[in-house]
Amino acid sequence: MKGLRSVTLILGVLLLSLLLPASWGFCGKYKSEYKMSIVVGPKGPWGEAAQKFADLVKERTNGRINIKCYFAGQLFAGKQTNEFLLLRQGVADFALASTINWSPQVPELNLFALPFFFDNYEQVDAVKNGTPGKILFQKIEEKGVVGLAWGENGFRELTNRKHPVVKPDDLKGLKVRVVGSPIFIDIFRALGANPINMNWGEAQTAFQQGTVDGQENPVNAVIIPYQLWQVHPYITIWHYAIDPLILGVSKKTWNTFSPEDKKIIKKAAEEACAWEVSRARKGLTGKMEALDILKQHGMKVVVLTDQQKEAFRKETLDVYSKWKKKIGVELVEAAEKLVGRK
Ligand code: X2X
Repeated sequence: MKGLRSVTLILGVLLLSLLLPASWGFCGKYKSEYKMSIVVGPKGPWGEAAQKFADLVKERTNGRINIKCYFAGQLFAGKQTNEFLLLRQGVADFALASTINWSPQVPELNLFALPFFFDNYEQVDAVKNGTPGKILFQKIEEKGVVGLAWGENGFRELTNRKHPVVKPDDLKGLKVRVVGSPIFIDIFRALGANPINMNWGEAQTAFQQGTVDGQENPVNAVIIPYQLWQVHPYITIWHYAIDPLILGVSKKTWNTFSPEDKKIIKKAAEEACAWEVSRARKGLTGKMEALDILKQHGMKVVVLTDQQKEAFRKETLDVYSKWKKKIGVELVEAAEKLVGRK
């Protein structure tokens, strides 16, 4: 009798394990730590949102899923354009990442870096939430990363240590640090500047030592938390490119989670990112109060008029056409329609 009962028990367990979808693959097999990559430090909307996401997931899974944030590019030892590869390989499990850093592997993401394409957040939202945004998430998923939600670094504005930049001529010969993604080299060359690829980690030393003259990054997520006024007294608000963030997870990791865990993770990502986007945009519309913070720290702020922006846009038209082809004409045209260009 006792033997029969244990045989039944064993058979029962076997049957149950067969019935459980293989993709769950968990049965308590969680990693003791899931690694999350972030290029910037913990301060500011970007870093804080990553931590918020990790905290929400831990709390809502009762500690089953423990995500550790690796800030300041610790996981990829400096080379930020390798971040996507780490996720793909499952070396990093999660990332709250700039589309710029993933664009060498997913060229379609250069859509957001098309020069002077987006003027305002409504246009950005229309593209992110519309068909182009969905196509981009499909593209990254085909390459091994599941997009959970869109966040935002912000419109990238120019700071420099030399003089106010109001017209393209003011950029002539200025050494500008850009990310190692080729569209930025093209844009700054077309504008007459001298662009230099550099990872964010090294860039800060270069600003301090004055080996480069300028850089471009968003106000709330980077310029304020990094106090760039200490090195660059001039800023030009020109909205020349938008930089959305994607909260993504390696497909390898994603496939190990149960449907219940997936739901919790996705919801936490959406909440953390919605909070992040509103922080990244705070004080950057209407009266632009965020710029007062820069002025209080002695920065000379130039906000380009539409007409002044046109002069820069004109210089970059060839770059736009070249990259439209590289990104995919159909995708760009779908975005152009939503943005109201052409
Ligand atoms: O390196 C940059 O400029 C940053 C922090 O904005 C990105 O990761 C794209």
